[in-house]
Amino acid sequence: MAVIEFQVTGMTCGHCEMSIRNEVGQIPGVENIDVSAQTGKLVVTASQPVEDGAVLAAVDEAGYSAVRV
Ligand SMILES: [Cu+2]
Repeated sequence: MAVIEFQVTGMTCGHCEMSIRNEVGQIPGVENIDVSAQTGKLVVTASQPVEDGAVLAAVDEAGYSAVRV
């Protein structure tokens, strides 16, 4: 089980959280996503190792930017 944390900038509301969930949720192995527009915190739990770059690309695809914490 891999848990990786990111700080996302640009989210303002629940729709933003949902966009991130939709994109990050498509990454193979991702089992849980905790994301908060309020704190910008994104915690991804996966059943297999996930590349930081895959998550960063998914966040970018959703229209936001992130850095690994
Ligand atoms: Cu929003």
